[in-house]
Amino acid sequence: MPIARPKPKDARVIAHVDMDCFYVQAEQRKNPELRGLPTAVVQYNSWKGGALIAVSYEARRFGVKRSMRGDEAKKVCPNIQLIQVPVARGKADLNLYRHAGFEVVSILATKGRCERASIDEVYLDLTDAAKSMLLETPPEVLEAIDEEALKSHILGVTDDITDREGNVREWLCRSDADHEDKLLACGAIIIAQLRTKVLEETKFTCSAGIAHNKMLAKLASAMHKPAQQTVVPSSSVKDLLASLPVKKMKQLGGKLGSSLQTDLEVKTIGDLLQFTEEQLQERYGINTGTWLWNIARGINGEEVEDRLLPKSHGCGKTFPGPQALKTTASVENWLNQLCEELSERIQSDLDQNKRLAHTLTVHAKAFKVNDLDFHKKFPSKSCPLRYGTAKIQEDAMKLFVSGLREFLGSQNIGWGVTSLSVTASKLLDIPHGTSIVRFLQDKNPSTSLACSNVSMEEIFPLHPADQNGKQNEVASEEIGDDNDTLVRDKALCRRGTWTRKPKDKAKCSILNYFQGSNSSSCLTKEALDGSFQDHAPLSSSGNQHHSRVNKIKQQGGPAEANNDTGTHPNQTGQKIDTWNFNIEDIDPSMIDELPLEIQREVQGWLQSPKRANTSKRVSSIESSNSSACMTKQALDGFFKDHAPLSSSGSQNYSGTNKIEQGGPAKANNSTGTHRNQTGQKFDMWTLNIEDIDPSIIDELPSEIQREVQGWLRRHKHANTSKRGSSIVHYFSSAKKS
Ligand code: TTP
Repeated sequence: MPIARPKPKDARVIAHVDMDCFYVQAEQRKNPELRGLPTAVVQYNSWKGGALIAVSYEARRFGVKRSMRGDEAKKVCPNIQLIQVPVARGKADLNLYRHAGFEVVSILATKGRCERASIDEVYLDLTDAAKSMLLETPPEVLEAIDEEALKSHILGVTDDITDREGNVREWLCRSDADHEDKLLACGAIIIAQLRTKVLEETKFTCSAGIAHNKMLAKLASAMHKPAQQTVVPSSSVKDLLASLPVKKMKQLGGKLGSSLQTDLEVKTIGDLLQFTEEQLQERYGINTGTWLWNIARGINGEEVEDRLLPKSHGCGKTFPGPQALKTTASVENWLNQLCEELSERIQSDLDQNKRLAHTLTVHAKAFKVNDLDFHKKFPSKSCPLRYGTAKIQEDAMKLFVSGLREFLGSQNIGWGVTSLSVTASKLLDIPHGTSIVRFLQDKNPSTSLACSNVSMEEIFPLHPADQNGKQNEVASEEIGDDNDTLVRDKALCRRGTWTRKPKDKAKCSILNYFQGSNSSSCLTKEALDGSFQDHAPLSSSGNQHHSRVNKIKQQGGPAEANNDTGTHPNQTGQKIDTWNFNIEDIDPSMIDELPLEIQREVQGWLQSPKRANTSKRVSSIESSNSSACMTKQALDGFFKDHAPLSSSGSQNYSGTNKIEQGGPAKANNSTGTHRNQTGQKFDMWTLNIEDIDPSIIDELPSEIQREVQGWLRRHKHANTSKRGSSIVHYFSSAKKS
């Protein structure tokens, strides 16, 4: 869903840089003999010579197109060099291209805020650089203008090709130009210099669009390729959009674009000018209506995000036609391989960028044998991500099985999977100094799998290539823009939006009850989602069933879709959301799966003869809603399987060997309330180092491993020195005597 953002007050200078036939260039750099030859990179799938995924400009001159397969390309261009994409684990390995893309990004990022939009595309906000240039060395005072800048295409100016360079020079150096055009001129010069630098340092050519916003810059970068740049002065926007076919605009390639064409008979973006904002809003809603009204006028307030790293990692594979996977064993085999790659990538992200992935999602496309209901989609499933290849593999398989169960419903029929992918998302920086805490909090292995019910189409709407049956192996980086768009790695070439359906929110509200008002609270929504989804069925409407008598009221919890919610001021006057759920919805058989702390709480409710008396329950749960990073439950869960607790079943906390962190553990003897430097109250919990089973350390991300090993070393050292110290001798000999 496009988001309408107002036009910024001050003029901005935005560039969109797009590499030319990128995979081909990367292969040509690896093998310089290919330079200048008609070349194409083909998929790892030799059927009919493999699908072409990148075509050099030399080959394009012969009529070779990306929609062709190798055999077909050879017919139109017999000398074409077909290079197969690198392969690892039986599928495309895009690391070569990924790293090449990063080389380019690091050069571009030296001049302004830089957003990596896909494996070979970057947005740059050059406003500050252009303003400085205009102040210090405006183009009109420059003795010589960069040659590359003089080759620019300036829409509305360089249409006269007799003296293009002269026209460009004049436009770039006009002293009577308005401020906006002057800034664009500076932007064009800066981008020309950057493109030259990219070529010198990486041997790659790229093309660019320079405009006042992202939308126009993106349109412009594709207008003149390869190795050229196009500038869009404000005065040319109207003409540009007047002839721009609706479907060429980002976000209008799908249903919305089709509706504009068929329902409003709009063919070009300029045709939208005939509608008022209200008319468009009436038809498409407030936000989309305003967005359409804006784009008709070339208005786009989207910011360039400061982001050089991908928003997620994904790997997948398609199994077309007879290759469809028809048994859980074959799915497991492939999932294991995909997860192995995913695990390596998130591990290296952690090592290099200090980021942890928090969500694992499995997507699949499937069909049912002899079933007419072929519209039913295989549901995507997510759960909190646990580090370690084996854990990811185990969880991914569980997610798949849960998706398959839902996909098949009560039908006991054959099925086939035609595409499978795993994604690690919600990549967040490790907060300094709390890495183990944060890691464990979200990696609690006691949490069951959750279903986010994000549908395949919401995540990866079909790309025309897929609709044409083009097979793509997926190795993606979600690099999305600020409306959370999933920008494909080009091999994936699909876009989508992460949105939750209202029904999911309703489904999740019981979880939010536990989650409380804090997003980093004890139990994640996903964790509880997982715990409850199979056990505490929702009412038949799919919403929580609320009873006035047996409901428990709880603060916080984003349950917007829940009827039974409301916003109330708390004691300090802040607004808080309250919502309720029915105790009867809790299936006692699932209580064992909850963390101990919560189990006790829930059992207390169920045993209570006076359920209507909820005030006490409210207070105790409220007390566990602290903003702590780490919870006792998380640790219980994490160490439970590996480091058995003391025989009493409670934590064995020792005064000397403890690790202290902020976190709520009201039920814990060894906790206390402390004040931090800013005077805020926070809870302390302690963990016995002895409870850490060294055998599990290998399963932690290396960052965390180092931290834990550090504790263990210090602990060992401390014990050793204690043993050797005189005071120890004194007491031990005193004891002996
Ligand atoms: P694009 O930028 O779409 O195309 P390109 O760089 O090959 O060529 P152009 O000069 O026209 O921009 O894609 C970037 C890379 O992504 C491309 O080199 C190969 C890969 N890719 C796929 O693997 N599958 C696809 O379906 C598409 C479109 C791209």
